[in-house]
Parts: sequence; C-alpha cells; structure tokens
Amino acid sequence: MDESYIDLRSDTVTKPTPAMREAMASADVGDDVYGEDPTVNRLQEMVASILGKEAALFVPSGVMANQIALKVHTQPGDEVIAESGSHIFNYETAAAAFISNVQIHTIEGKRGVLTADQIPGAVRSSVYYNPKTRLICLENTHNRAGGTIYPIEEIKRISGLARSMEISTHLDGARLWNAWMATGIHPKEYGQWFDSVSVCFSKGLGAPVGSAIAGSREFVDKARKVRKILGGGMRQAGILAAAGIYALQNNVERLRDDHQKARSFAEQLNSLPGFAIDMETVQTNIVIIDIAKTGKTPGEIIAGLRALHVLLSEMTHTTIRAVMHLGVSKAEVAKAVEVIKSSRS
Ligand code: TLP
Repeated sequence: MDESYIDLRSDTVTKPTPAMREAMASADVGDDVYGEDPTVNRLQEMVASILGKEAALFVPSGVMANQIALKVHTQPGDEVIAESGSHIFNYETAAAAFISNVQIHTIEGKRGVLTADQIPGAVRSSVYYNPKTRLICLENTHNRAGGTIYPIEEIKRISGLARSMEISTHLDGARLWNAWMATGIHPKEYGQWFDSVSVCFSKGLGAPVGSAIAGSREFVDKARKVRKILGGGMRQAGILAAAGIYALQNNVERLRDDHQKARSFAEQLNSLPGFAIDMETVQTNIVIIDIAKTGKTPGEIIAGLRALHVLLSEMTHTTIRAVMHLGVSKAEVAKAVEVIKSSRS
C-alpha cells in the first residue's frame, strides 16, 4: 500500500525497518531442515526461554503454529474447546477440520474470555458415542473481542481444571507480547499454564514473517515433523529468524505506544453518531467499532474511508476494526481520526 494511505487494517501490515533489514541481511544461516541454522536456533532458544518452555520451533505463520499444536495434541474425531470468537475457529479456513479432522466445540465468552465454570458443561462424558474432549484453546490477547486480555487468575483456574481432567491446553499467543506490555505479567507466567503456546513476530513486533510454537521437548519434536508435513520446513530461514530476534530485542516495549494510540483513537471516535465502541475492550492495540446504527454495511463504511486514504478492516457483519502498529505515527492516527469524523458529519 502506498505511503499516502494510513493503514490501520492490521498490525500485520508493518514493513521491516532499515535496522531490521540490516539484521536480516547480516544473519548467519544454515540449513534449518538439518537443524543447522544458528540464527533460527538462537531465536528458538530465546522464545523457549521467554515462555518458560523446554523448546520452541520457528514456523512461517501464526496459522501454522496453531494448527501444528492442534495436530500434535489431538487424534481425528476429537473435540477441541475454543471461544466462539477465536481465531482458530473463525479465521483459519476450517484448518482444524481439514488438517486434524477434529471438531471445534465453541463456547461464548465475555469479551473473548471464558471462565472456568463454563468448561465442565462443555467437556464430553466418556459415553462411547461422544467425541473425546482433548484440548482447550485460549487466545491472549483476543483479536475479535478487541485485543482483550485474559485475566491470569482465570487462565490458572481453566488450566487446573484441564489438568485434572487430562485435557491439554494451547494458548494462541499471537499478541501475547501486547498482554505482557499492558499488564506487566511476563510471558513465562502465562506460559506455565499451557502445554503449548504460539507467538507471532509478524504482528505488533514488526517482522515481515514468522511465528513460533513452544512446549515440552517431546511436543516440539512432534511439532517439527508436522511442520515438515505441512511444507513449513524452511532452509536458510535465519534471514527471517533474524527479524524475529531483532523484533524481540527492540520492538516489545514500544507496544505501549500502540496501546496509547488505540485508546486515544477510540476515545475520539466513540461519540460519533452511529459508531459504538465498547471502551472496556480497548485494552491493547485493537479498536472494534460497531457501525450497525449507521445503517451502512462494514463494506460500505470501509470503501468510503478507503477513498479518503484511511484503511480499516471488516471484522463481523456489523463491526469494523482499527489496529495500531509501529508503521503508524501518533500524527497519522490523529489524521485518521479527523478523516473519519469528517466522513461522518
Ligand atoms: N490475524 C489476522 C487475520 O487473520 C484476522 C489479523 O489481521 O489480525 N492468531 C491470532 C490471534 C491472529 O490474530 C492471527 C492473525 C493469527 C493467529 C494467524 O496469524 P498469521 O496471519 O500469521 O497466520
């Protein structure tokens, strides 16, 4: 997208900065399918250590990270519990059915968050005709709910319950970095309650490509095999992993700026006629605007703003989304607010 657009469609739209490109260009590389890429190995060690896990695996995308976890944790015909607005259920092209042949049992949470008392009713009894409840997936922060943060106490309760019922747990932590910066709770503290955690470098952290999946050594050995089956075994991938290392070293703290931008954007637009923002969901870098009362569809609102060079994305039939990231300055966010206000007057 050319520079005249203010692109708030997603935090995935960031481009690597000159310094990140430099780190990529000078990365030491090897063949990662042989496990010989020193930069990939270094990134994997960093991620495992940040998440307090035995090992981690570098993968091309967040979807692949989540889907590898589903494949490793389940058997065909199993059931996976996930929140109804979760990325795994809504935005991964039914990959859970396609790849793992599992069924997702959705439960509606409040602002994306499930509580432990909702879990037992969704776990299947062991009658022979029931599917086996094998895995619980949580998402922190929760994208569709507006970047909301999972309370650590609730995570603890759900995890305790899952362990007592021998159900595995996976965290879609594509934006766990945002939760970390917003709460001060370290990824390790979140990570300890899950059997596997996926994280992304290509969202708020600004890397062009790359995610990782972390867990026990045994889990990661199995994950490596699934990654290969899915065609995700990359060769001199250190050139990409270097961007992830750079991002972890330089772009985590600055996520707080994105959170401020989101807050200010939401506060200014909340009072616009026809726009409604649940301010309690504005906890990190995402703003969801309910436009139902404008009488227009998300597509119409988005097309109108696109003509004015402000890009937002469609989230549901009645909501649009703005996401803050390192590619938009405070001044550009202010400009976007002005453009949106003038489009509504
Ligand atoms: N989310 C994308 C779209 O797919 C909606 C976005 O623009 O936000 N988990 C979560 C919570 C995500 O938000 C995403 C991407 C993924 C996983 C998948 O990551 P990628 O796109 O790298 O495969």
